[in-house]
Amino acid sequence: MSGLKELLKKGLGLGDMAFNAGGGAISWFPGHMAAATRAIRHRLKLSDLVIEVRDARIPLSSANADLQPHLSAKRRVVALNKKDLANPNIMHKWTHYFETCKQDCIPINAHSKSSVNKLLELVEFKLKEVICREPTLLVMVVGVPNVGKSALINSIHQIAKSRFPAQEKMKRAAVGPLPGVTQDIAGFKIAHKPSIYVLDSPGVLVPSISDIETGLKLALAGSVKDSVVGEERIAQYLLAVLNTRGTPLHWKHLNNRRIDGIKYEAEENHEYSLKNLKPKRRNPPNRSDLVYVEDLVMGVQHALYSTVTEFNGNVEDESDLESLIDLQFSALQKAMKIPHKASEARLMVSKKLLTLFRTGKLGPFILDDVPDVKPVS
Ligand SMILES: Nc1nc2c(ncn2[C@@H]2O[C@H](COP(=O)(O)OP(=O)(O)O)[C@@H](O)[C@H]2O)c(=O)[nH]1
Ligand SMILES: [Mg+2]
Repeated sequence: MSGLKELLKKGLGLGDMAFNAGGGAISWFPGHMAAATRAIRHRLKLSDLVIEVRDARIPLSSANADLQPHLSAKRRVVALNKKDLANPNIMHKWTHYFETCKQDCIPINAHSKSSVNKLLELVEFKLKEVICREPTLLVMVVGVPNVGKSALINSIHQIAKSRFPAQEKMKRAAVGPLPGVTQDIAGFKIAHKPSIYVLDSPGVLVPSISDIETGLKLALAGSVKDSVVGEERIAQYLLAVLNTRGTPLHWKHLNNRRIDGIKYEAEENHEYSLKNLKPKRRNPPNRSDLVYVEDLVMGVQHALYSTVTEFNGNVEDESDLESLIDLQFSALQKAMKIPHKASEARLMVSKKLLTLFRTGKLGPFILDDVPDVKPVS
């Protein structure tokens, strides 16, 4: 990956990107997030267990470093969310890694009730050791932006409603007042005797950006706004990752995939909705939209496959990698049928490519590397 590393140093990381790799003041996150961090510390003290939601595609990069000492001192379950977008062949290495660190961890899909039920089972199991002592137990959910905290809370709400239907009328169950707590805390009751409540407003952690690549991974996963880093730079990073991993070479056989096999996904609750790929319109995607997207995916995969196979350079070499990426931008522009003259062509290519990646259309990925040494957290 040295070509990638060099490229990161040279082109991708410089310019106006406001990440401070050296650890100084981070100037890109909004002030309310810093205030939230203080509120989280307060709430953590009240909670009996914390569910730390991370993005399964970046199990380490989506953690907040400052809060790790506080979190690991707590009874904690790490939920690696969006497992549907993460490579299952690598996922088990990560669960093994967390096991080695003696950290409970479970890959989940926040949109799937059965998956969230498994998480709640683990939470209840973890709480059993204190259960005989306390009548009321609190669970809090934390995580950096966009890891799926709201989606998870929403699924927990649905499950709580089916377990204790009375909650539905009250909208949410009032937990408090608790000893030493003045304000009432609202949460969803998931168990009785003892009562277990999941607090309803998740805590938003500030992403920790220790280096440029972590910042780019967070941006690619959507935890840092695109406007902070710029879509072109994120797309360039994505292409660098794909090329150095040789991913496009696996796309040769995919090009004769048949349209009949397309599964119609009626539920369109992704932020990076496939609708973004087509000009704006109100209706949900229909079959012709799906054909359009499937064609687009094939075109993109073909463009990347052929540019990589026709390329005589070395992807380990920074300037070779850079010129390959430039070739790919042109090839993608053609594949995406973006008019040659479009002055914003590179930006349009980047946006479409990012949407395809984020909706899983380019396949499942895990961007972080499993550490081989045993870390502290
Ligand atoms: N594919 C997939 N998308 C998810 C999952 N969980 C959440 N999302 C999507 O990720 C985006 C951010 O989710 P949200 O709950 O708002 O994240 P929050 O910022 O942590 O509250 C939304 O578009 C969700 O639909 C998941 O398990 N799989
Ligand atoms: Mg949210």
